[in-house]
Amino acid sequence: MFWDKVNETLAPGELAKLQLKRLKKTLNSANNVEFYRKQFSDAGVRASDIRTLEDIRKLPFTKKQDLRSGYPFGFLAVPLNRVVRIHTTSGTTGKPTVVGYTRNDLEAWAHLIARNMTMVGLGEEDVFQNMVNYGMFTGGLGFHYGAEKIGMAVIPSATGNTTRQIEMIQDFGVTAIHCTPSYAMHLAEVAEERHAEFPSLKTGIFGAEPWSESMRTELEEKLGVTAYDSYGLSELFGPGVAFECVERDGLHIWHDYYLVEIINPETGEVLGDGERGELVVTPLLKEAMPLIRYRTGDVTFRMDDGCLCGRMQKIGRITGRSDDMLVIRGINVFPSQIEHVLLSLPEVGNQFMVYIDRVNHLDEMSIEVELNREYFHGELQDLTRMQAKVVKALRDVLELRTSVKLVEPGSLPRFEGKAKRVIDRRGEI
Ligand code: DLL
Repeated sequence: MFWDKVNETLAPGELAKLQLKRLKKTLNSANNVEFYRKQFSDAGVRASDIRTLEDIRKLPFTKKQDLRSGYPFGFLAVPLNRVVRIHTTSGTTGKPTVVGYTRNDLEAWAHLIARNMTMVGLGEEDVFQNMVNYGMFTGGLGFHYGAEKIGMAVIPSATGNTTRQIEMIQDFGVTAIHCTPSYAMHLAEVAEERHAEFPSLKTGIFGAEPWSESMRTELEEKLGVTAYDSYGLSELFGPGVAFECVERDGLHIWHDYYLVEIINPETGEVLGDGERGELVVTPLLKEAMPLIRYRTGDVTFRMDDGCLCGRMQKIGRITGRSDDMLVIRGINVFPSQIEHVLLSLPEVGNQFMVYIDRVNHLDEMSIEVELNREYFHGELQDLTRMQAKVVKALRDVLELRTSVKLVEPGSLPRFEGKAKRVIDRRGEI
């Protein structure tokens, strides 16, 4: 089943022509952004020097830190009065990365989601429960409008209250769900405890964080769904960038929307099909916020074999990050954000450790931080109050619940070389 068969199955020659046309337009609009004007001139390249798709390699990469330096609207290529939506995603310090959308951007994004959902056999007969955050996170509204576009009955249930989520799936005869794979595991477990069954469910769309084949098998068994991997990031609209088809062997990335490169993250060298490296994307249809050679930080490879479904070239499942970003329950966290928060609190010192575990299939982050000597007098009420203060400060910035343990000054490990403050104990995911 296709939503947009012509474009989803473009022949390589036609696709390259379309990509080049869109790339030139994107470069022109990037010229409206001071950061890019400077980058192009530093690189000694004018937009008119880009005559082939490979010429893009003459231009430098854009990094997440660059977007941060433009906070809040430095990367907009259109006046604010053409922006109709703003989302944000976690940055590397307290400030998030801001993403703006024009009306056409929202339309283009919904179109991509519609392609993906149609690709896995969903349509107007389906009842869709969208169990992700509907706020600044792009997963909620992103899927919502795409699903409405293809005429599904959408239940914007958002997150939380697992009992109610289970009831709705049963009472409304939900056929398709969307959430993070870790929440899906939690849902499955709660359902199992209550002997709840989901006879109407057939499709599970899971993404926003890495997950594995073994988790797929478990989710399919427990929820009675066929599970599909969905990949995206806010800077490239949000979800919908790449998605599995019914073959479930790699994710189709939409090359008419995104010019894809895989690079060696150390050297920046462009790698060939089958070689694993960092995904770099130049979106070809973004109006409000064009990006040139955006380093996603996500590690994957281009698959060189075609797909039985006839759609365009796939990438492999995302297997990790080339930077230190952590994905906790679908929320992006940089260790530097944690440090930033802790340093802003006089009660605690600058020595901390972060532990990430998977408890009942949900990611849990716990932080041990040393108290400052002058606050260390062992009064239980004081400790509890300070602990609550640290938890709140972390929650305000990370938008994530953490557990915090205040420890004696001097008790945490000191590092001689690179500090290893994050211990990820989630193991095989
Ligand atoms: O997570 C968008 C999204 C929403 C994707 C719902 C899929 C479903 P951000 O919050 O900006 O956007 O986080 C993007 O999450 O760079 C990856 O590191 C990670 N990520 C997203 N999808 C996957 C996936 C949304 N399927 C960051 N597998 C990305 C592995 C994923 N990692």
